[in-house]
Amino acid sequence: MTKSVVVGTAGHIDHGKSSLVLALTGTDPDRLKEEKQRGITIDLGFAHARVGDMDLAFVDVPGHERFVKNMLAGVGGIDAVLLVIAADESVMPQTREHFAICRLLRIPRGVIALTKTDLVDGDMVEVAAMEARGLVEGSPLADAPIVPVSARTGAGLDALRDALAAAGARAETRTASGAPRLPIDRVFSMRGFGTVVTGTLTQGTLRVDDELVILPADRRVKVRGLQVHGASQATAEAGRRVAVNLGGVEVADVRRGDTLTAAGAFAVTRRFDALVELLPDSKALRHGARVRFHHGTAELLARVALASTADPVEHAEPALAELQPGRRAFARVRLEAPAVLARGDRFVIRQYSPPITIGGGTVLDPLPVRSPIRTAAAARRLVRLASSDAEAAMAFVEESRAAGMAADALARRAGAVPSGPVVAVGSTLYSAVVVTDLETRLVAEVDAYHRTQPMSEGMPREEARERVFGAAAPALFDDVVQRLVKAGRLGGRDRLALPGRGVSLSDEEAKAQAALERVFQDAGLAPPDIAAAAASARVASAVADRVSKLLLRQKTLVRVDTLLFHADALGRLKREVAGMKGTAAKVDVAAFKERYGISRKYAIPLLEWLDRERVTRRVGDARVIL
Ligand SMILES: Nc1nc2c(ncn2[C@@H]2O[C@H](COP(=O)(O)OP(=O)(O)O)[C@@H](O)[C@H]2O)c(=O)[nH]1
Ligand SMILES: [Mg+2]
Repeated sequence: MTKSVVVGTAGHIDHGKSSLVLALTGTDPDRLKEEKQRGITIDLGFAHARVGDMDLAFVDVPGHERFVKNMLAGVGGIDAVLLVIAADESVMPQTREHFAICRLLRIPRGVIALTKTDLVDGDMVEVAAMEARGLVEGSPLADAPIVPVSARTGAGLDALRDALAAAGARAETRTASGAPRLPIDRVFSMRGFGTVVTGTLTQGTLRVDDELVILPADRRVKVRGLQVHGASQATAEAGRRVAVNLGGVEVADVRRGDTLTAAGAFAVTRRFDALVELLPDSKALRHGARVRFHHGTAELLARVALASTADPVEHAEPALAELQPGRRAFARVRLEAPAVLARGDRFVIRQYSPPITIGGGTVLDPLPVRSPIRTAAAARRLVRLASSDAEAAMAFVEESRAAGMAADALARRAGAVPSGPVVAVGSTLYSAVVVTDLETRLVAEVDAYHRTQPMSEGMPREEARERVFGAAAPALFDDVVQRLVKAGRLGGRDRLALPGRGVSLSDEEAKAQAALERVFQDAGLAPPDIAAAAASARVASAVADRVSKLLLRQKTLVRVDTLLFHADALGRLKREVAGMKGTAAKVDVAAFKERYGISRKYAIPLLEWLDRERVTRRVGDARVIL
């Protein structure tokens, strides 16, 4: 199969980038009328050529300092850079800035072309070559071939093609599996087709008829057609320049910087944690500074809240006031509009005004929860996030505590399997440490319940869940209970009990309990004593004694002086008397007896109980309702 490699140009204005792309491909990448008239590149240009069995797609970028933002939109998905330096001018400001951007974006390889060699003598070419070597020293391009060429005479073009093919051959094949990711660099309308977007497919595969989304707006679209280098195709794989004809969306609804992808595959976020690095020749970056954030084909405004240093130092401050040139720090970046981010993405930051490239970084957490970042604990967390994907995934699962983390959300946030032990309940992951802690707390809670309620069979299941698990998913609680039951550490269904603890009623006792309760319920405010209740419930008095104690523990029966009442009867009485406040300001014993049809034996203790419960207050012989 043909290998496809995307090459981006880089270099100062007028150094011959566009001329070189034209000479290599036969296509003039300056496609705009204004570009042709003024003879300068304003926006990205595209062309392609076959070299051997390799397909080289060129993204030609503008060199003018005013259009670096367009350069940034083009350089995102490239496999190799063609760094163009005119032999007559040598290294110039945008040579440095473009190359710095390539380094910040971790573009791993490239070729250096010394152009316009037809204008200078051999010594000048040597000087330019030396300066070029100095520029790339210590970078991935340190050993890149330096090829003298002339677009005018054609000298050196074959050697340049070979050098590009060799760089392309070493380029890693991008992963064609997983969700497609196309940062959009152009949107236009084609007569008879409708909306077309283009870009470098950095990951996954696009297929005709795919149902996708445009982020961050989350518009549903359908792939109607695909083209690679002007030829229609049914599928297009990562690492290709593609044009996608989209159904379901107007040109006005899509812009450069948007991402075409599958629903749910990427985080849409306004806040992320990052490892930020400043270029050695930039100014210091203030905590909270406003910057231009470039990522993929998007440019957004952002503020950088500095956390701790990411350089090895002896006494790390958890809260940096300023990041010094050439240094690295952890930071939380707050975006003024949403971005489509994944952990590991590289980005570039430029000064707000004047816009100069000052640094860049790596996304560590695209979806951090709101939390302080300028603390020692935050510093430890950020070091951990920077250490590895698996470690970061584990940190995210641990941070989710008892709420857990959905497996698909974790994939979006970390893109890796957690490094430590996790427990899966359905598709939600919990840290094993958190689950063990919940088990211990649940057992302790049930133990405490047994101690305060020795006559109870155990802690009501719901109460245990609310106390220990709070808002956590009931499925986690059920899972933990099941685990403890299986391990023989817990028993029970509606009530949870520790093995060997809690009262368990025999069949006879359970029946007696129900019968006795019914007697007291029916008796209302004139209950019998235990012996009479046992007789009418046909329960042996020894059993009635035991069971009534249990009913008292459970607060089903309530003792008032020497009498036992059913809790429901007392509750009703309380509500009724309180409700009489409007109609009768006072209650006296006679009226009370009459109203409830009870004797003095019951009326006096009940009225005194109402006083104690602050429903009534005794004034002389009567009571006022409070
Ligand atoms: N003599 C000579 N002129 C060149 C060569 N390459 C480009 N030029 C000229 O330099 C100017 C700038 O070239 P261009 O490709 O637009 O530069 P870019 O801004 O880097 O894209 C144009 O006038 C080109 O004709 C070359 O190899 N030799
Ligand atoms: Mg140009």
